[in-house]
Formats: sequence, C-alpha cells, structure tokens
Amino acid sequence: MFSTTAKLFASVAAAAALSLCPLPSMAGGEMPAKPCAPAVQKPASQKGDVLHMILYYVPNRVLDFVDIFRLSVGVGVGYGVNVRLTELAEVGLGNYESTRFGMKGRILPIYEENIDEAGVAFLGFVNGCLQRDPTEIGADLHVGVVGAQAAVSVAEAADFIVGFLMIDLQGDDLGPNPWD
Ligand SMILES: [Ca+2]
Ligand SMILES: [Ca+2]
Repeated sequence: MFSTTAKLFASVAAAAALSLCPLPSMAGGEMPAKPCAPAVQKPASQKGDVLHMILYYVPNRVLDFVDIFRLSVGVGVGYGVNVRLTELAEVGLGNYESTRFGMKGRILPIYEENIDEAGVAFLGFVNGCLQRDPTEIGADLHVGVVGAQAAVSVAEAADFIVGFLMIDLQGDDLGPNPWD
C-alpha cells in the first residue's frame, strides 16, 4: 500500500518537475517556435472595467435570482428529514449519500450531496449538527433510496435585491465590482 502511494507520489512529482522545467534544445522542432508566455494578471483599464461591469450586469442578476432556489430529487441510500424556517426554527435528522437532479442555486443540474446531521435550532442557537444554509426556508425528506428537497435562501434573496446596486453580499458575482 505504502509503496503504491510512494510510486504515485513520485510519478506526480516527476510530472510536475517536467511541466515546470523548460525543455532545452533536445525538444527541437517539436516545441512551438514561440512558447506561450505565462498568463499574467494585468490590471484592467478603467474603460475595460466599466465595459465588463455593464456586460456582466444582466448575467449576474439572473444568476443571483437562480441562487435563491433549491429544488431537487435525490437518489441514494439513507434516511432524512429536515424542516427549517431559517435557524430561527429548524429540526433535522438524516444520514444519506445522494446524487441529486435539480438545482441548488446556480449548481445544476446534477450534483452530489451527503447529509449526516442531527440537530435542532431555535432563535439561532443550534443544538447538535445541522448542515443547511442557516437562512433557508424549506423542507427535505429522504426515505430509503429516494428523496426530495425544496427551499429558498433568504441570504441569496437579499444578495439578489442589493445586486441591482451592484452590491455583492455573497461574493458570487462574475467580473469586476465597483465596490471592491
Ligand atoms: Ca447570489
Ligand atoms: Ca451576488
């Protein structure tokens, strides 16, 4: 086991060394005449920034709107129930590994979610372990091999609303931001 891990590590290290070290003349004509320069993050001009802010404005508002909603069916073995009105009132008990079809905000259409929780929250105080966005309002149920989740996120709703002023509470907007 150890030797396999050591070999793997050695292979990765060798591959990294090869990719990091420039190959001199031995590569000859195989090498591109003008190797690509490493990507350098250049500060964008003010004019470019404004253009990108304008171009990204509508996509960011659409994505922030999509972020509010969580709606999926899941396939996987286990059990779970969770009902939540944010962490002001939440109860959850579950243990399942699932492949989900649907959406969790902009994460779609298929993603993995593993839940192992047992807890109660009241007025923001959590007793035990709860794994949901503490600002979600929704419910989940998983029985045997199939389950469903439906929720909205208050934090993402706030992010969507103030997003019209280009304020990015969740730090998930694309492109430059005038408030940075
Ligand atoms: Ca968002
Ligand atoms: Ca945002």
